[in-house]
Amino acid sequence: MKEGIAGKVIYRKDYTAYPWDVSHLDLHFDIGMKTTVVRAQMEFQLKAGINAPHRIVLNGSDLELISITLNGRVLTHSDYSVEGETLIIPDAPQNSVLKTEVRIHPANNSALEGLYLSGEFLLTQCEAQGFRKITWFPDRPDVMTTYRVTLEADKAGFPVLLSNGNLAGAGESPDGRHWVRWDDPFPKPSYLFALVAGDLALVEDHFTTRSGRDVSLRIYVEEENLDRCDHAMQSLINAMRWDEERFTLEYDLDIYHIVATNDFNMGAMENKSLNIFNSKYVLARPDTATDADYQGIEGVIGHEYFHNWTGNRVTCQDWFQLTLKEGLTVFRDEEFSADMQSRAVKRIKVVRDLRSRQFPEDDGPMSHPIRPDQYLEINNFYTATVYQKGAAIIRMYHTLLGERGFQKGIKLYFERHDGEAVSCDDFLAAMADANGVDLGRFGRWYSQSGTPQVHVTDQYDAASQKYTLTLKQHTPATHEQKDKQPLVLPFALGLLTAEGREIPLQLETEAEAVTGTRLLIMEETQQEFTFIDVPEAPVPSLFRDYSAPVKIYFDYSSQQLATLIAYDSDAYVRWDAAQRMAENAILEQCRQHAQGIEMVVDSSLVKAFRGILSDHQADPALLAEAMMLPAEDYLADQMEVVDVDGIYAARKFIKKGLADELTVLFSECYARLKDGRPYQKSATAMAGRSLKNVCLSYLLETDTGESLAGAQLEASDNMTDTLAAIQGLIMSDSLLAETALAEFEVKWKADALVMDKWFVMQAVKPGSNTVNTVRKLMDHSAFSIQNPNKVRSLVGAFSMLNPTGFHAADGSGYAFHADRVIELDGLNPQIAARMVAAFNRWKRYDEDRKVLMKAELQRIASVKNLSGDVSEIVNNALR
Ligand code: 0A1
Ligand code: ZN
Repeated sequence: MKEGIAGKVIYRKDYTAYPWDVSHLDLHFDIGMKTTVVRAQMEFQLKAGINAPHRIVLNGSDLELISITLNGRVLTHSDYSVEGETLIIPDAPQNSVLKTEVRIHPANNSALEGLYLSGEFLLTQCEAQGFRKITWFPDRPDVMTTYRVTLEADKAGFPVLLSNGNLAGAGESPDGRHWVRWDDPFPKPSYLFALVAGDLALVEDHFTTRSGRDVSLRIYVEEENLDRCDHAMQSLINAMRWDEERFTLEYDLDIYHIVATNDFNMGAMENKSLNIFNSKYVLARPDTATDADYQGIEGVIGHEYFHNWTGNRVTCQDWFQLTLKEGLTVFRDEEFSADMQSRAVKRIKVVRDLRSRQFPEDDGPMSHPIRPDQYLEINNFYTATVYQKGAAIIRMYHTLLGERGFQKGIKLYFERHDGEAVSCDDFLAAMADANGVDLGRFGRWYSQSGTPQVHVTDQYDAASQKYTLTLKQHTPATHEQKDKQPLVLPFALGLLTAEGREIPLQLETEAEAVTGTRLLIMEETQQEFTFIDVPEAPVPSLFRDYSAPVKIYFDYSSQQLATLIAYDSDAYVRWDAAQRMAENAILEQCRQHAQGIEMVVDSSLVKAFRGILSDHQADPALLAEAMMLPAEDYLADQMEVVDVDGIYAARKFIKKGLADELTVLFSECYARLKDGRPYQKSATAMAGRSLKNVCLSYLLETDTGESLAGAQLEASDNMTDTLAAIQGLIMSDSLLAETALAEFEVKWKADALVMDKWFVMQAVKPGSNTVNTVRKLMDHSAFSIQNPNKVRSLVGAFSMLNPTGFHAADGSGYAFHADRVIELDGLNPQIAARMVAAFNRWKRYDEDRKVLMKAELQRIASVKNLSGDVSEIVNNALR
């Protein structure tokens, strides 16, 4: 039976504790690709206050049961019952030792959950509920136990046998078989179990923790990738040191293993001492990986490492609490990246990501609070809301309590809960108690979905020199939750003079003025803040550092935005002001375009960009961020009814207009940054490449760009410059694009990760023709519908990053995409569900497109045996 078919809705309010303690689990694997036999022995003790005998409930899926015994007695069919994914033994004694033996078939497992095959080796993925595909067990995160794992296999085929914890023994027999035993002393939930078996090469290093523990760090990869592990290893060492310095958290075992696979549904997985990674987040060499890839690796390596405390040592009581570990761990990885790279640029990237991925989720058919109240398929709730909005909410604790207060809260959280499975309420209580504050109202952020809108108005009275800001907050109803309450919003602000000087801030009720950013708290539906001794009508710099995850509305004049762009001390506000100005200009031209009026480029935008290009003080990476125009999808979100072609045309027009007006400055900046020096990995070098390549993308809108891109491609010694050049040539319809793509293909055809980039570049080419290219590329030998990275690179990139292709007026993009979803559903429901979400915003388009998308959704919904994963998304979208 396929995943989730018999699924029913699970409610948070129905949580009940598991009645048994499981004190130990002993697992034995007889490893084979086609068939693996798993023997399990688990020790159950009834919890205090519960009367024996009592029933034992276990979870299992797709398991061939060979035998089952209870306290040494073989159980027959009349001793237990199996229904769907549960096995129930009705009357088990107080102390019960259960032994099972099952057969599973890893090579047939295309869902990549449980034990499966990747290339030539076997590995597991158990979060959220994959362990039940390996053996019968209470597969829920609040059942924590110690594991002893023995892996037995043919030595030639599976020389490396890994599981969690410390090495506890190994041996071999004359018939070519060998075994390895692993003991994990830390009780853990089943979702953190992992094993890896196969022929893998390794890179090794060491880290000495601050209490003197020597930890062996090993990264396992396929032999040919040994020269691409340096950056991941360095990132791991940096993460270990950072967590000691910033959070006083130290690693707790003698071994830390990372295994890279090309076949993975997500980014990576934090299994105790045996992280498994999508190879995309491990492997990098300057000629194969972009600067963004390097940053991604640092972030994900950090993320999985940080889970060792926030997730593994203290885990989730149930899956509704997922943000407990994910929001907190994302916050930690964001801070790690900010400390390693440029804090300001990292913050901007985080905000951009939240707005482009999470806001639409909050505004669509799958909206949910960061702690959802119900789900059908938990895998559908590994969302931008749980992760990124969850991190934004952790960041607000940090803003409200300060670094010291936050760390006090973290310390108490671990003192209280180390080794436990807990809830978001426990985290909030630790933060509140450690700081002696009441966070009751703040807790609403956990239960309320939707993005709050904050409308800000101001009033300046020259006579009294008083300035009043009025803030009104309102969260629009979401599909699953109509009534909304006011939330606690940390509101960081500054006021500038027209010349950009910071005005000292003094509220009416205060005795003294403070210069610089002020933190105020908004918690009512409407609040006023009046400042005194304000010498002139100021330019408000609102929600500095993006102090709350809200949509901010203020009617800025172009002049005010220009002041913020040129002078504000806060990088986020500078960037946001530039984005607003560009957004206003593009949406204005989009309206003109719709009425058949000739488009023009706003002169204040040109002036602002001239200022940005002339700024030789600021971090080049920041300037690059400021000049990247808002994405088409983000612009679409700002319209009542999305005008797909209008947005494309207006955005392109503005880009070309800016390029034409500022060709000289873009050229100078490009020339200055194209220094001809060999590749360097430093943050400074990355920042330079980022600005240089933004300049190139503008210059490609003019006559000068093509030859620059050609020359850059020719001279490039790194993937960042190579991709920027080729992507630029494709986007500007250059005749050189085809040759560049062909040469790239010849050079990299055997390299899975690099070929992913080759697919993406072609899938995102604007226009209704691209669907045909994508269709053809599906037959390319480097493509496989079974491989999630390939699906994301071709099918995902087309449907989510190519609005004019996916939304082609004839519906060809929709039909292609729906076919892929249906095809994928039979293979890998998790990935199919990710893909089908491209249709989620169908109601926001024009009538013709709505009809077409709805029909495709209905076609998918009518597929026989559709997985629970896909049907949950589709049914919500259609409702
Ligand atoms: N916990 C991992 C993410 C993850 C979740 C589910 C997976 O398979 C269904 C795999 C990985 C993280 O946050 O990195
Ligand atoms: Zn995580």
